[in-house]
Amino acid sequence: MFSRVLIANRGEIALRIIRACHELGIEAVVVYSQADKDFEYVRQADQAICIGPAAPGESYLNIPRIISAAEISDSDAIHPGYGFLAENAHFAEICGECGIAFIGPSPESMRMLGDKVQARELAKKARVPCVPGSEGALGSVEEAINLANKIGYPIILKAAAGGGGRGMRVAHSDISLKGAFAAAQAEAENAFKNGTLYLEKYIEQPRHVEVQILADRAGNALHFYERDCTVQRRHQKLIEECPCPVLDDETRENLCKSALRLVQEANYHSACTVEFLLDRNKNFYFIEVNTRIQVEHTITEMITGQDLVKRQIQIAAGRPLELRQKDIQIHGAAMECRINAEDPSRGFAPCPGPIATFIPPGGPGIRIDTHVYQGAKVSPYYDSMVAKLIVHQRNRDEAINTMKRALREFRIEPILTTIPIHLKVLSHNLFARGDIDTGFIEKNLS
Ligand code: MV4
Repeated sequence: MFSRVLIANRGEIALRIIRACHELGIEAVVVYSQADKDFEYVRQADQAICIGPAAPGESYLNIPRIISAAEISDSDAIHPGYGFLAENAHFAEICGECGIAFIGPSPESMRMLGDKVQARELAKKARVPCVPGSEGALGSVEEAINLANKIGYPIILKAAAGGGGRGMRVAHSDISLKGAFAAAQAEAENAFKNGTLYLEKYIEQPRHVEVQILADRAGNALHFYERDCTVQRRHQKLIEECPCPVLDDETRENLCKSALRLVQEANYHSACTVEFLLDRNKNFYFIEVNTRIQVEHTITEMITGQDLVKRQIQIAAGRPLELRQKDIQIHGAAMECRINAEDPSRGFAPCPGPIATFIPPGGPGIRIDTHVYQGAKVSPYYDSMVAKLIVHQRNRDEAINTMKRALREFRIEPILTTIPIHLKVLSHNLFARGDIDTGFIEKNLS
């Protein structure tokens, strides 16, 4: 096992990883930017190294500074958290070359799965249902038009290097496809330095469902069931829940086994999430793999009783998973609300500033993962998430009730947060009935 792990991240996930390290008897080293020097978790770490100013390029995204900090502190491993360098294969490679374990997959698997065209090919090879679409990358706009006419409109163009909705365009006709192709290509070239596109049939009104996986270096892969992340706004998840309220046991089994086949085909190790779209007829289609621990891993921890971050660290240290699939069972229902510092009256623009009052809810069924506290300052340089409010209850209705109660209890002042919008979603009939798709917020709460 490692004796010292460096955490190349900030905020709640840095604290989450410190906690996992301490429970495993591992020392935690954090790197931090000048903007983060006063956070409590910097003190919770066994060692903290300031690596630069607030701008991510000069701190949390700066590979030489992070590697130097790992060497100075004599860390055995680096945990990248989520965001920042978590899915940067080049960074994982450099860690390896410096003799530092990267707590994540191999650079090769990360590269392969990070390329959505390759991931799609792999999924097909593993007999995982994919959306009808192109074989590999599109060579030209003419090829796209031909294919679109074969599949039928609407179609969606996606960037091979994409993710989070960038470089994506929907087209309903040959004419709109021409314009969409040029726009998507330019956006992808600009954002990812890779204009490669592929095409899929556009699935209308889908739900977003994802399967949590852990796989060790000995080839054991386990699924931890699914999460439903349908409640999103502009590709930012707002509420996640598990289990998915509309899946029957048979579909759930097929979905989870499909995700397992994919990671086994990829020879993957570490934690990952396999994302699917679920249509109105309960057909599911693979869309992409996230090769990191995600923000919403917490709800899976609640319903399975498993500590995913601890297991991820153990896997990186070469320890085999001692669990069997039958040991992973769903207990009740869990839900997470992302509390972001945002101003709804200004199009949900980030709303940074000092927090004068911070009084989190408590009581049965509540978990709060946060790095903030009364007197802390929300920095304009980083993601606006200030807390994850997680509830675990016997069933979905009780989870919704507990969540509403907790949201009303939560006092964060004077900054504006997403608490009011969460209350609106949770009080909506369609949400209560589980009758929603990824357009729910835009259609019902704008
Ligand atoms: C799609 C789709 C419909 N059909 N693919 C958006 C981000 C990226 N991860 C995949 N995305 C989508 N892919 C096909 N073939 C609709 C979306 C999509 C979406 C997916 C999940 C959650 C929210 C979404 C919001 C808009 C579009």
